[in-house]
Amino acid sequence: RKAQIGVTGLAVMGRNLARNFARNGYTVAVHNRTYGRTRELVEQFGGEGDFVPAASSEEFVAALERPRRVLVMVKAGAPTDAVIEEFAALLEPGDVIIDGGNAHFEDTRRREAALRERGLHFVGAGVSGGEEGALHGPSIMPGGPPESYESLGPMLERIAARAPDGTPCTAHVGPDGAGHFVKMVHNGIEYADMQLIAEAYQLLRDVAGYSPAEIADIFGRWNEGRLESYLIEITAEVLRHTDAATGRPFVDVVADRAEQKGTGRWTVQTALGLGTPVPGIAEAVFARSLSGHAELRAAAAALPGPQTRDGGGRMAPDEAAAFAERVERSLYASKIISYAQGWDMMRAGSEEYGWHLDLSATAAIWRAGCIIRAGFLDRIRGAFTNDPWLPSLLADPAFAKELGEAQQAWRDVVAAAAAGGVPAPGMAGALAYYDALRSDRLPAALLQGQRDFFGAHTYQRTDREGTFHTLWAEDRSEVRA
Ligand code: NBP
Repeated sequence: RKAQIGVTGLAVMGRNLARNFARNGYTVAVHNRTYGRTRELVEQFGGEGDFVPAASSEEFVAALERPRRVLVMVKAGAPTDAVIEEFAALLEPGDVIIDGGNAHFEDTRRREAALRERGLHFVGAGVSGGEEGALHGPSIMPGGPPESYESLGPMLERIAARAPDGTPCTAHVGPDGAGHFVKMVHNGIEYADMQLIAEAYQLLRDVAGYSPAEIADIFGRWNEGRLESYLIEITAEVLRHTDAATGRPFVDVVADRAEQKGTGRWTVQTALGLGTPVPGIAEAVFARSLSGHAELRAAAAALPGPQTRDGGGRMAPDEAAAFAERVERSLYASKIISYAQGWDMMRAGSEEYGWHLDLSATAAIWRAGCIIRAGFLDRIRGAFTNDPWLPSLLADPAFAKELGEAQQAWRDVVAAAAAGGVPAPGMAGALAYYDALRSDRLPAALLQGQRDFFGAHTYQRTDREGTFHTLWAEDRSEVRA
């Protein structure tokens, strides 16, 4: 028997993806640099399906039907290059190498170009959903040559998560690095979502005076409404959890230093290069970074807070409930803003790299399997299905209406955060983005004046065509530049 797919790299992700393929009826060749992991997989899970363990890369390649499909699930970076090189030397034209790791999309572009030269198909596939998703159905974002999707696509569709309407959460995203780019933006949006949820928690706790368990109940209720999502659901779980050792709320015994693996940072770096404003994602990355700067926090610890703050007292129940309602609106509106920024970035990337991304399909494949999965994604899918040229999610009539309805509560919450000394950079930044975009006039006009003053950088006028410069150091008359 020949295997329809091979998985090399059998740490948690590779092992679970291999099991997922096998459980779906495929014969799966399995290989790992250290043979122990291969043996372990077959010993522990061999009963789940048809595995062909391979001790060497040659044996692995020989076990595969043609065109061969090799899924690489090793550590991103140099190990991925080494493994691709090892297999490229053994494969033949028409064979497909899939990198399902967390590669930077620029690396994927480079690898795809190099392998194309050698007649091999290279598919950079973003895989989201973590360990559990890999086993039970991830959201898969494959890029690369469209031909490769013909034979690979149906297999990915079998193992992927399914949206509530039954469609698989995978689709050919676009050429070369498009899949990993879209996965990167997914992670950026995930950072922003998590930051906003964290701010909502802190506001409910420090302004309204709710306990973690009460906030868990509030998130539980929110999860039954328009905020319904995996991240809201697990937030309630984490807040409800009690530390066994101390009996205290788990959230109170965890060190408040957020870590990151770097995909959020990549998103922001890439957005800077593309010139696309994604402040919601940037605030989230910086908030994590700030939390880890013990020396900066210690240096500022004695600075005074607002005089009005009554030291963590509780609001009266009615007042607290009304405040929680406003926090829900603020969270929801801010969420629309950060998703809008993510989609702006995908449009910009698509234009920059000529990918022709389908912005509606991206929303569709995130409806299940991935970390930001939510009913909300179906609404975004709908918005871009109604109008593929939608210039911004904010311009979609349904989202615009909701923002309009939420905006007063959103302002109240951001004001309460400022008055209470609770940092809410995500919500405040999202509101500033909303107000900036809807502004008739921005102070960018003044910036242009400053730039022209110190650097003769010139400016345009509102009333006449052309480029102008004011002779600031002379008689301040205006000249055409
Ligand atoms: P790791 O990222 O921990 O990588 C471990 C695997 O890489 C092992 O199979 C190891 O082999 C192999 N490997 C290394 Br390290 N260097 C190698 C080399 N030079 N040659 C051959 N093999 C090498 O595994 P993971 O956590 O399962 O993640 C796999 C990929 O998936 C990564 O790119 C990761 O970023 C990504 N990931 C995604 C998610 C998600 O939610 N999408 C979650 C976690 C990880 P050995 O056994 O011989 O040491």
